[in-house]
Amino acid sequence: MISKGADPKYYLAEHTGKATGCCGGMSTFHGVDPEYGLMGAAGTVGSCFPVTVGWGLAAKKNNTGQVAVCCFGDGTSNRGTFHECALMVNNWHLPVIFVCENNGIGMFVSADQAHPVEDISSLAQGYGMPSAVVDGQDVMAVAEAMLAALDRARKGKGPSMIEAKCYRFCSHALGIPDFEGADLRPKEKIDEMRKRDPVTLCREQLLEQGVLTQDDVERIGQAAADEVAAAEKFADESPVAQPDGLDQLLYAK
Ligand SMILES: Cc1ncc(C[n+]2csc(CCOP(=O)(O)OP(=O)(O)O)c2C)c(N)n1
Ligand SMILES: [Mg+2]
Repeated sequence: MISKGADPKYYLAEHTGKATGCCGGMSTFHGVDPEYGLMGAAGTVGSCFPVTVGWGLAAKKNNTGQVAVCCFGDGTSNRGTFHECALMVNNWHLPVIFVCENNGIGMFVSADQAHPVEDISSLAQGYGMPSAVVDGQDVMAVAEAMLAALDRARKGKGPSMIEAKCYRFCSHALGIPDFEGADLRPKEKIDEMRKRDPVTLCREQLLEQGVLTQDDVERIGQAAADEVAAAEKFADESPVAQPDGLDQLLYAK
């Protein structure tokens, strides 16, 4: 949501169940904000695919030049909806990008337990869809792959799939143990992977290339910290969402 330009304060208010959130505090973290092109997130993993077919079809029929991007995890790619929708977006040459964030695990099930192949994006071949595997910790690599896929979709050449290999740094949710199958995930591995945090890597790249100075890094870091503090204050001070707020939300527009 933030990368599409939505203000973090509306996201945080949503996440904390406040009436000022982007969905009136009713969605937990499955925020939607059409103003920023955020057309849907849902609690049922895999329900993102059919919606993406719809938005892709709408963009094509209305000739809007828009591209529907569907982000999902390695675990989510196991849903039948992935396959049905991969078939449809390809048959209809829709402007769609499937982005699989393969962080190696879905809740407690590691990707290698759930998938017979290493690259989930290889599934795309069966539907005639080009695909790319990128280092998901590398912001520039992801941007490059996305720009190529966007260009392809906008030129009417149809959908593509990107698999971004990344890593989950925390447990699936706060308060639940970080198991992989029957075992706790090794802390050493997580600490090792944290060294490749995308923000750290990107900062190092930009410093190395002379795009940013150390002063810039500190200024941007401070601005981000201030923005988060303001978002927290806004969320804390906002009223808790009430059931009748849902009526207002649904029927106000
Ligand atoms: C249909 C369905 N089954 C199970 C769940 C519970 N659930 C929520 S997230 C999740 C794991 C998703 O894993 P993945 O797609 O790899 O995403 P990640 O959390 O790793 O980003 C599961 C099983 C759900 N929300 N919907
Ligand atoms: Mg995952």
